[in-house]
Amino acid sequence: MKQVVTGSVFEDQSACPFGPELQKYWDKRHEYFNRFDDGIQIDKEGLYSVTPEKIAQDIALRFRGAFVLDGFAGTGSNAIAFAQHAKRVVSVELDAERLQIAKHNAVVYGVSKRIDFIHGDIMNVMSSIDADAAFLDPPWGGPSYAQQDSFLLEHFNPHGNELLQASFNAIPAVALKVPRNFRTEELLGLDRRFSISKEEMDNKHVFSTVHFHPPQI
Ligand code: MGP
Repeated sequence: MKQVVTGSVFEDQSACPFGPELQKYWDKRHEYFNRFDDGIQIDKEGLYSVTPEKIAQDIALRFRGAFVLDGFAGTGSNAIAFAQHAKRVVSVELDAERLQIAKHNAVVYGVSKRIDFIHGDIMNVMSSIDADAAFLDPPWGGPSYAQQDSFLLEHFNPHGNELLQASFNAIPAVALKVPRNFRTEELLGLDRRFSISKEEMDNKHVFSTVHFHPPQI
């Protein structure tokens, strides 16, 4: 069983419940979820992987009115933002416990009826969803990602190449969340036009989103 923490305004929650090594992430919990103290649930991997709410909103605005497939629900931050701006959201999560967390957090934000959650592997689910766009936030292997000189497609789980090829075959527009040290040169061999959006908070580069554009017909 995962350790799951629930945000509360009634207790002193200043010390990171997942240990001091994750304190820097815990200190940003209200930037991750503005409504953290209204009962948001989070687990350890969710804490260091979550997309901060303001950035999730910026990303979601780019998909306004679209049918979005959220490939890695995590604790639900992106799905919640898509639910506020997209036409339809399907959000997929492999880990059953984390899927429950995402569903719970969507209830806290009052958007649970606007998200179809699926327990499954995006690699299998993708081809059966007729979405306009996919947002992919696969695991990077945790906070140690930053110690590598450059982060490569092979460091994502699943392998970034396989994930992208499967997505390109199924969904017109694909967005991939990548770390600051991601080696973008690798993308030049993929035969897809793309643009890169540097996602910032308080003028600090947090991560980037690579937007692969639909193929030109
Ligand atoms: P960070 O670079 O690990 O830390 O995470 P931060 O807060 O920038 O601290 P600093 O000391 O480097 O300044 C930045 C953001 O990247 C997080 O808020 C997450 O959105 C994302 N992120 C970080 N990690 C470790 C992961 C990961 O393992 N998987 C995924 N999918 N996203 C991650």
